[in-house]
Amino acid sequence: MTLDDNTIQKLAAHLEEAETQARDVTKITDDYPDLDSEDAYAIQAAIRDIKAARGTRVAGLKAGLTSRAKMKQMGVDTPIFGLMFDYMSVPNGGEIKTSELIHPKVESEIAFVLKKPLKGPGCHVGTVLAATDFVLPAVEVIDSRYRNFRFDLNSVIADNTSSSRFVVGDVAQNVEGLDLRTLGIVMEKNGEIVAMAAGAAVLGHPAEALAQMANHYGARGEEVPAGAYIMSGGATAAVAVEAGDAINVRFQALGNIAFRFV
Ligand code: OOG
Ligand code: MG
Repeated sequence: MTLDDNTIQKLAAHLEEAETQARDVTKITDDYPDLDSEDAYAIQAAIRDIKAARGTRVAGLKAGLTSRAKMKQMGVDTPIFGLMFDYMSVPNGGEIKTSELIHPKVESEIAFVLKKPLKGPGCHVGTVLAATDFVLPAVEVIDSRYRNFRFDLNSVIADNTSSSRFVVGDVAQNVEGLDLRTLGIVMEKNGEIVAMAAGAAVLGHPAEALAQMANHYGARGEEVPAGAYIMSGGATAAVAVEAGDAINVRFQALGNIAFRFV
């Protein structure tokens, strides 16, 4: 840690306000170049507490920057972990108001719900699959609060990993009999294919993202709880969207997710 609690609270309020007012800001490491990842996760937790005081609840957990496509696109090569809040959930078939967002992008993900908690360290793909209740298709809408969507690792962690909206599909499947590495994903914008991936794009196996998440929380004495909704990270690069765009994502064995931006 390099920041005192006052500064952590101040930066959390600054980033939370940028999110709720849909206003971009300069990245916080411009002013605090020594800010480390512990500071960044402390700012993210302080954002959670600001929202909790208003009655907003955590609706899920996410891993990000878990595919080479995403790492390359954002120029950051370490997975990160963030939070999804209740108001970020959009129903499949629904609409997203771009007036509430800064510069949204969409990315396709495989989501997990656990039947047993995951306690790191030492979690691996096998531990995660044994603890998985079912998997679901998901599309995340990310919206960095930083100008031009440009950031470094610690800035984006502090900004709650660009979390903004998410859409969950209707088809839940057991992992037995499903090879998540070869599971195909085809993402269309306005009827044209804009990205494709297989599950293995995420760290070789999407369950690896949850293993790393559990080890991350485990190092802090926390566990990933049973029942939590968890996103494993964009399998493809993220695609910019604007009002009028229609998104349709086809997931092998997991159905479709469709929604539009207005
Ligand atoms: C950071 C969030 C990354 C993912 O799935 O890779 C993320 C960003 O790219 O803005 O959610
Ligand atoms: Mg994501």
